Amino acid sequence: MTGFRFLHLADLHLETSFGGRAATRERLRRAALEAFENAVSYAIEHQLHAILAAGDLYDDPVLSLPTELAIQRQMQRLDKAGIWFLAVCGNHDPGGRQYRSIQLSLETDSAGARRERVHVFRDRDPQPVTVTDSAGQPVGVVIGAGHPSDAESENLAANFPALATKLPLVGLLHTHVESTPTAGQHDRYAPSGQRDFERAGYSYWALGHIHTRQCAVQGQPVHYPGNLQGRNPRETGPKGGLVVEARAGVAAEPEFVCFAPVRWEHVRVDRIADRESVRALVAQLTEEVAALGAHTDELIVRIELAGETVLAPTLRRREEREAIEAELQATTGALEIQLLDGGIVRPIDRRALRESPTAIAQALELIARAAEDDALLTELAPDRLATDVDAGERTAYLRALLAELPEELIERSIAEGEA
Ligand SMILES: [Mn+2]
Repeated sequence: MTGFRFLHLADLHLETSFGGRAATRERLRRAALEAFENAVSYAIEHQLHAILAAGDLYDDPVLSLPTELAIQRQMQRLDKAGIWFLAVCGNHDPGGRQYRSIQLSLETDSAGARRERVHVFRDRDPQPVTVTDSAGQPVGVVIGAGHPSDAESENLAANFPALATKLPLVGLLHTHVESTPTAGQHDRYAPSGQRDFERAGYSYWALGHIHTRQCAVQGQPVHYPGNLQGRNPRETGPKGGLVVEARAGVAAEPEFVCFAPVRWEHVRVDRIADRESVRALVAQLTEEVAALGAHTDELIVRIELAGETVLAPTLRRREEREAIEAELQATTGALEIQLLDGGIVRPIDRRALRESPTAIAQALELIARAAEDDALLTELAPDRLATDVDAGERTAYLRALLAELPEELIERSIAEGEA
């Protein structure tokens, strides 16, 4: 007998509004829907029993018509193929009466007829749903609970029951497992702890909320698939879902499948010292992008430039960086390249400069002392600053200004020397 085969998705965040360039924004909007379509196609091709969506199906409750229609179209495809779609409500798509998920009513088709194999868990109380195969035979039980509001503070995992069944048992929940390494980047909605998942009987826990793919509790079948399509520079790498084959009483091992058409990557390059022309730099950066590996997805690469380079004055200018970005997009075929100044400086012997008998050296020494001495810092600063700053934040603001001064001074002294 084969097990209960399903696709675990989470945090689809359809209808996200993106920042950045217009073309990229439009591409990302479509990419999120394409990723969902890819996931549904996969489930149909591989004749899975179900798709489990662990919350945050959409990002903004004001859905555009194309997005709403796209969601309904995928429900229709699954329905036709006899595949279950089970979703729990999260903080972006809460289940309470006043929220959008009720009107969206995935459970009915356009004629208002009930879709037997679609179930949305909207309440706090965990409910079991028995999933069947195409012949109507039970293959697994999914227990799910939803967020009724957009700021659920209760631990919903704590109420999941231990059910007596011969079928594989799967928990489905949008939750903030506090012990996960990247938990700090997300809001503490429906917080849960390791212990909530250690109860016997569950073959798998399909979680959502934290956007980084990971096992949420070491040694336990508790997983986050990560979001379906990366949406910003922090959501890097291939994105998709987890394919699971669950068997009763056995901890299931999920397998990752990439569904996202667009991939974000972040590269930090801090060895550009020996590049003396922009062309040589473009060649180097083209290689860096190529080193991200073979891929079929479209790339958005954020390249952070740091360290010493004679090109520093050029690279600090926004319009120069934009020209290089355009050139790199052409050489790499990437959807978008973003060049960031991550602290690029001219290659000069800073220590020798500091020890030289010059006015610059004296100024640098004074700056170094002021950085350690608030009284001196206050004494050196003008009474009125160009920017309005609260009295309580004045020192922190001055410190931030001071931190940029040494490089500025060094730059200026070199420029004057050259002139
Ligand atoms: Mn969430």
